[in-house]
Amino acid sequence: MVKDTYRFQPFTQEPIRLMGEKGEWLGDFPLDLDEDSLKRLYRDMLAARMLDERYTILIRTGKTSFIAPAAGHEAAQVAIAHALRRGFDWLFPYYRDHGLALALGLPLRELFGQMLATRADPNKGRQMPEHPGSRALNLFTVASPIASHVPPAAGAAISMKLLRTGQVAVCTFGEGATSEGDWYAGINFAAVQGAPAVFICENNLYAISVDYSRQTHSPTIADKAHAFGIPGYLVDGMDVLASYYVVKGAIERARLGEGPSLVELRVYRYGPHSSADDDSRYRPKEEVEAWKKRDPIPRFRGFLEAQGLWNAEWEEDLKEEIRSELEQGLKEAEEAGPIPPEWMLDDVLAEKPWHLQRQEALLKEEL
Ligand SMILES: Cc1ncc(C[n+]2csc(CCOP(=O)(O)OP(=O)(O)O)c2C)c(N)n1
Repeated sequence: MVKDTYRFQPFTQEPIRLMGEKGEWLGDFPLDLDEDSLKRLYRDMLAARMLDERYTILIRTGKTSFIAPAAGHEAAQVAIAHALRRGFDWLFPYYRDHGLALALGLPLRELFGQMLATRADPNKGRQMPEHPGSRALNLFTVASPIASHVPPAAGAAISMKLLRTGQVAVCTFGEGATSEGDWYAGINFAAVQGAPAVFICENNLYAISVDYSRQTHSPTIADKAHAFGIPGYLVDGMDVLASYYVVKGAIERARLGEGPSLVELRVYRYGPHSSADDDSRYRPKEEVEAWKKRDPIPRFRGFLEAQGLWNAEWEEDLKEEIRSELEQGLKEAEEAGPIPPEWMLDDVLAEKPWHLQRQEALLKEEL
């Protein structure tokens, strides 16, 4: 059988697709995903969408202070989580990746704990919302400065190579990140060192209000891989199977010692950039509506239905199950209680120096 690694051509003019708009299979190879894996992909996409909707309610009810909507990114994010070895490989995500974190296995209690800054957040509420991380899952804590996680991902990949751990570092970002110096430095370093890394752009065509044509003159983000001498794959990121197989191939290629790849997953964000943005000021409603017609969830539903793996009753049960998991996770996160202010002085340095001890005493007096 042809290995995933060599199945796809890099630098195609058109995005790689494996499903038509109604979910019809377009691949020229036999699908090697079993029924459970296919159904799991669908469930994770549905859960990502429902989590996103729940986040909107959190912001509207004032329970959190910031969200970065990810509806439209589900196929790309869920595909990545399924393509890597969960808890073994490392993931360096960006702030829009809550669907990816969930599909990777981050407990809802922790995700909501992070969004609400309660004791359920393993990072003790020290990051703004949408910045989770997990030691247990090798999930590098999201960093706000765009592309600042790319050099650390390259560094981790280089250490994996030197230590022969067999792991791969997977790093995600938006197309806005590709205009940052850190992005070039990181990928270049990984490429020179032949490190096991996969760099994935969730290209949703806008960096807040800056559209693609003002971001770069490259026809595709994948084309930028030429500069590093690595393969660049352009993929329909609203096609979960294409996203899965291409990312998996790039991960296997990295694991075999053949160095990094750049994967561009073309997606669209249906919502505003964040809860602090009004997208109606820079893009027409018709454009958003046109992209929604290509929604990754009904498209994959069409695929499953054609395989006899979907029916309305199963979907209803799934939704009910996910809804109750979301409510349970949120309840546990809230019940954990708020982070005590004095925690902010813990873990800053291995030992608390005199000035932090003094500040701690002052804070206690104040409280
Ligand atoms: C170094 C840096 N500059 C600017 C910002 C402000 N900022 C936050 S998100 C964002 C847009 C990034 O867009 P993109 O990388 O395309 O990802 P998307 O949000 O579209 O998913 C900007 C400019 C930042 N966080 N860091």
